[in-house]
Amino acid sequence: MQCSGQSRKVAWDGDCGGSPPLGLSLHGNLPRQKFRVELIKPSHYDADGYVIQWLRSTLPSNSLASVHGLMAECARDGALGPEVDIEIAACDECNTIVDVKAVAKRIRAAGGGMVGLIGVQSNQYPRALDLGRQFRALGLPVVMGGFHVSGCIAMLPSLPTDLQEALDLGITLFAGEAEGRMVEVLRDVASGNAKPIYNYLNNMPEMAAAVYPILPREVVTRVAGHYSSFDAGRGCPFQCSFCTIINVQGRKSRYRTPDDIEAIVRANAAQGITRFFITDDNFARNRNWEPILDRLIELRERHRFNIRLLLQVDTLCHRIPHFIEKAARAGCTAVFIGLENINPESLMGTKKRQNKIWEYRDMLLAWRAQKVMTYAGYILGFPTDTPESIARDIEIIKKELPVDILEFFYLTPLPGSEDHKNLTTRGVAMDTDMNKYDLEHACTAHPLMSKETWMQVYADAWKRYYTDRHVETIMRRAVVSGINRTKILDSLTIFSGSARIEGVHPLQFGFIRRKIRGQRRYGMPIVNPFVFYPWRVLDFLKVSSQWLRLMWRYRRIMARVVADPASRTHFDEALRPHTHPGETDHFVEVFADKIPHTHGAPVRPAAAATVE
Ligand code: B12
Ligand code: SF4
Repeated sequence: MQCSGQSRKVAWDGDCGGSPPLGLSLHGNLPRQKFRVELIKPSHYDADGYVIQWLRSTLPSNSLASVHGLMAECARDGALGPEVDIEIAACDECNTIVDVKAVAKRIRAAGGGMVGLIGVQSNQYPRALDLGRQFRALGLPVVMGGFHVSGCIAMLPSLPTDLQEALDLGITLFAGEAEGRMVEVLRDVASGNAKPIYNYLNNMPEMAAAVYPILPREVVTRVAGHYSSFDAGRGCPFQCSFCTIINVQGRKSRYRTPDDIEAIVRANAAQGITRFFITDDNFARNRNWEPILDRLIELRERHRFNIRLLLQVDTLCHRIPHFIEKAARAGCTAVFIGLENINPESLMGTKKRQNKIWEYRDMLLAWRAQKVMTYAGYILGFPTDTPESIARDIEIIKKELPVDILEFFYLTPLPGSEDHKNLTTRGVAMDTDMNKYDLEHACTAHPLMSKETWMQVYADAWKRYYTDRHVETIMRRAVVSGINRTKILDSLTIFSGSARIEGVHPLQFGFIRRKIRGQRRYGMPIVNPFVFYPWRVLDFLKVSSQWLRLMWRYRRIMARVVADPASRTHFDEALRPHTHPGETDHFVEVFADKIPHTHGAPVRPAAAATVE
């Protein structure tokens, strides 16, 4: 372990640097004591400064499951001594309202404890800091971990001011991965000797036999569809310059064993949970993917576990023999794919060399053949992008690529990425408000587009892809391919409406938005109740009516598609497989002069774009 800085006593009930929080003695025979750990995964703020939270969220937090699993191990093993019972509570602020005073009361009632701010991403950092500030004001020990802390410490030459602010508040920062390290942190906090920073970035734990992520049923069921999560591995071999993962979790594939995966599935199934988001950034590059999928297939086919999986993969996964077939047999019904762009120049510019645009269609058709729905991420704002080129590219995708759901992001210099490091070193201006680093805001200048134009391009992209006409085409493609109709209908509704109606990216979407008057961003005024509640009612009615109209419209389109016999034989350019070697899509010809001459790449002069 490396620790920067000196050991610091954690304040307790205003007693800075005094006796340990519990008066815990980790040695000796004492009466039974309790130590309460409150784990909170912070959300972030909307443009009005209200916390983005829902009655039910749509995606589970694996960071929360991981840290909960590690704390549960500490509790089982009596990490604070045989006389101390460790109580753990976990919540995801995306689906749960955090009552700071109630949390403090529970910790006090237990006789002591700590607050953990879990898996804090850059966009969640301001919210996490606000929560930390409130807990510290109440005298509670607070420890914060996640990608913002890890990414900044991994890549920047000195501690940024926002992390220093946390330290000044007395918040302990944790960088790196906590497997095998939680006992030390917990003991230090409980004895009042927490260090300002724990830095394990240079020492990544092995994943084989690592404690596995798990959450109690009551936390999982706050996610719509009752999805839980686990990471079957960490690390990715590629080098995309906008990515933070490789700089925090490394480029070497570290993976869990099939036995551990089975244990995770069984532990969840025992509480009635069999749907999982496998959060590996790129499951196709998990070197143990095959034994893991084989075990999941066995659990499904022989032991009748009703497993459903959501995976994240790269655009070359179809080249791995049997990967897609086995993923489908293991229960995969949907995949997230980092398509990112169709212009090879943009892909090369960010070192995303592994994306071969001439293989996109084959890859998407391979998933379609297994009835697996595809979600593709598409980044807007590469250096050569213009409003016209982006509009052209989206039309090309609609016509030529059989992807179901397309989701848009701003190219963002995320703290922890090479892009962020380079801009920082060169002194290029970047937005200082971390709340905006959610891939839904322009955080730095673009060489060809003004900020306003870029924002317009982002808003237009959703409208351009999710036209009723194209939504109908996607439904027809789904019907002819045998993809689950309810799933496609729900996904189309959410991805089409989330940014336009709720003003949030679909990855942050949930059902029934909550806005708590008193939970406003630090420094923003709390609105008078006579102004807030009428505004909120009108806001709620407006949003609900927009959703109802969209749902009604899409349901009618789906009913029409299903009733139409022509849907059973639907065929269009995107569904046409390549039949002879060297055959490429029209769009590949458009970008031919930009394709680097690597092995297997088509070599032709560029053709003119003829898409509408
Ligand atoms: C699953 C996932 C999601 C899920 C769930 C979120 C979650 N955190 O579980 C969903 C789909 C909701 C999501 C959404 C987004 N995500 Co996301 N997501 C991930 C992903 C792929 C895995 C997260 C994970 O489980 N990691 C494994 C855990 C174990 O690692 P960890 O979080 O770092 O936690 C460990 C340590 O940090 C430490 N630790 C963490 N907290 C604490 C607390 C204490 C007290 C202690 C002691 C230790 C500790 O211990 C943990 C165990 O080792 C990561 C990439 C990655 N490889 O991590 C991206 C990642 C975290 N997401 C990212 C982003 C940008 C987003 C989005 C903003 C946009 C997008 N395109 O994805 C949205 C918005 C989310 C929101 N609501 O605001 C970025 C964040 C980068 C940054 N600098 O902020 C990442 C790194 C990917 C990337 N593009 O670079 N995401
Ligand atoms: S493929 Fe994904 S996880 Fe791997 S380096 Fe690129 S963006 Fe990061």
